[in-house]
Formats: sequence, C-alpha cells, structure tokens
Amino acid sequence: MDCLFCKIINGQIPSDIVFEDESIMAFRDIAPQAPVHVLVIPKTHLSGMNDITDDNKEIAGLIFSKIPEIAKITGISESGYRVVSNCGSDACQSVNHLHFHILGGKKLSEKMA
Ligand code: DGP
Repeated sequence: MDCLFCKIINGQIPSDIVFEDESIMAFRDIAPQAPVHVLVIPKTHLSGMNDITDDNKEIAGLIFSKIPEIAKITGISESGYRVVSNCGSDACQSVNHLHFHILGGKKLSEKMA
C-alpha cells in the first residue's frame, strides 16, 4: 500500500520514534508546530477517524491509553499538551493514515481553529 505512515511503520522511511509497541507507534512530526510535536498512529492501516468502527474500536483505546506515557517520555506530561486528529479536507488532513498529534512544550494558542 502506498501509505507514507505505513512506510514509516515498516522502516522504509526513517523516523524519530519515541514509543513503539506491537499495536502503535509514536514519532516526531517532520514539521513540528510546537517544541514537542509527536504523531501517534496505529500499526494497522486505517485511513482516518471515519474508519474507526465497532469492529476496530480497541485501537482507539490502545492509542489513548498510551498517550500519557508518550507525554511523559517527551517531557510534557506536567506542563500540559493538546491532542488533535484532523479528519478530512476541511480539517486539512494531509496523510490518510489515522494519527493523533500531541503538541506541547510551550503555551499553545487558546484558539484551536
Ligand atoms: P495531518 O495534516 O493532520 O494529516 O498531519 C500529517 C502530519 O504528518 C503533518 O503534521 C506532517 C507530518 N508528516 C508528513 N510527512 C512526514 C514524514 O515523512 N515524517 C514525519 N515524521 N512526519 C511527517
């Protein structure tokens, strides 16, 4: 499959991995929008939020259960962080593999959009 993040998962494209287990991977965003900007993705290909269903909802729980640990690893657990997932064109999703941005390391904008 010609998916950028699947290529990162299988090592075809290098990335700065901060966390990995059998189900998920977290790596630093190539174009960070905050001092800490990490992407958390499932290793199974899902195109985006609209692909989450009753049949695969466990992956969403797995991702969210690891976000606090990833925040701790990247040093933003106590200072705070924002978790964002863009879905579709109005949200400017640019990579069609489900991902959650973790942003922190500075005071973020009060506005989200
Ligand atoms: P979104 O716009 O929500 O689909 O976010 C996609 C993010 O992926 C964007 O912030 C930039 C990041 N990105 C794109 N290509 C690469 C890459 O090759 N490596 C890494 N680490 N991040 C990438």
